[in-house]
Amino acid sequence: MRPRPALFAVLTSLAAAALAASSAVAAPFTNTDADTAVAKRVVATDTDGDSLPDTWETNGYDANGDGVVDVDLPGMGANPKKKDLFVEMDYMAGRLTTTAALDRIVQVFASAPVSNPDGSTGIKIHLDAGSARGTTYNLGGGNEVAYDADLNPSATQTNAIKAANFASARKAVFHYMLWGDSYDGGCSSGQAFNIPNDTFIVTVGPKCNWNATDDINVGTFIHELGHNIGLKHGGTDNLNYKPNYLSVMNYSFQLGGVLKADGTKYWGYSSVQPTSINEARPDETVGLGSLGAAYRTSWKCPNGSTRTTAGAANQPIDWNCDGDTTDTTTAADINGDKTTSILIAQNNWANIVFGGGAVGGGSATIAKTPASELEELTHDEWTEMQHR
Ligand SMILES: [Ca+2]
Ligand SMILES: [Ca+2]
Ligand SMILES: [Ca+2]
Ligand SMILES: [Ca+2]
Ligand SMILES: [Zn+2]
Repeated sequence: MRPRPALFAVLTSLAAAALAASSAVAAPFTNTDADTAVAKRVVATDTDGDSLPDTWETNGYDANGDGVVDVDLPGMGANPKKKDLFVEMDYMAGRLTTTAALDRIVQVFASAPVSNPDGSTGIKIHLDAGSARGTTYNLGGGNEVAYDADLNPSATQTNAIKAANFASARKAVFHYMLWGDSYDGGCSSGQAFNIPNDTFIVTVGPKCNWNATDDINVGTFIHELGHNIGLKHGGTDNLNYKPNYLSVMNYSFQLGGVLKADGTKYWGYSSVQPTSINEARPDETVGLGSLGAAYRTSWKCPNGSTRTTAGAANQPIDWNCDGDTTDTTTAADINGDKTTSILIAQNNWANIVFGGGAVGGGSATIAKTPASELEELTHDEWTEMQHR
């Protein structure tokens, strides 16, 4: 069928969405103009794998097919041979983080161990705060929104704010996020609604007395964006507090940073996958193994307290907190979830998923983890972690 012109944009968009949901391969199209346009879009070349087709990154994105570019990706610095990630940031009064914190977020992605077709490494993240944080962070989209101390219900109210403050033409290019206060009557630090996704909120505001520092804002922003790009609290699964999962996606490190052996802290995703730990018989003598050499780590004792290694995590670790580091056959609940599991780590950077939600050219089928898996770190838990 050849769609009428008035319906063309809608049908093109629906067809592309349907294809994205059903197949990674172009369907056999008949030869009408409309179908050809859809086919081109679905199989569009994406040299750098960031889900933004080369043609968008080179010529700009024409969302409604009227021949006029709606999102000027090259003008915003996109490169078809380097991975780009766009995030529009709206904010309630007093909640937008500092320029220094935004610089840190950019740096975490820029230094990612991810290779690009142009020979560089890293991901270029484009943060749009509108005019609030200078020209570096102004892509013309971010703005202040009405203050609401409790987004409740969070998904509905976030979507309403997004609908009123985010250009629909940007949906295929930008992730949308909101610097808010709190949500759903609780004190959770943020929410990404789905894994992966195109929308998230950071809610470390005054209602729950977060007194958010740059560290807390950076850690939570990168954590929630991590869900948008496919990352989970346990890496391969949703088990939290794994000592071998050296990522801000792990609650042990979201707000305080991943601990490095040299005394510095790292506010990004994991770049190593240390050996798995079998809680039925964890080997204290090897610690996290050789891949833990550059890190320190934290784990849970049987009494519920948290311990942190004094030095490098490739040294022996007293997993069961009995005073020695020689046990090899004694069960220990190292991540404090009251079950005995095999704790599997993940190299996050090697498992990033571009194109969550509406973002991207629609050529990949991406399975989602529902919001029910996303119980986020609360202010009470953070306070408790700091005092143990
Ligand atoms: Ca691309
Ligand atoms: Ca790119
Ligand atoms: Ca021991
Ligand atoms: Ca456990
Ligand atoms: Zn989370």
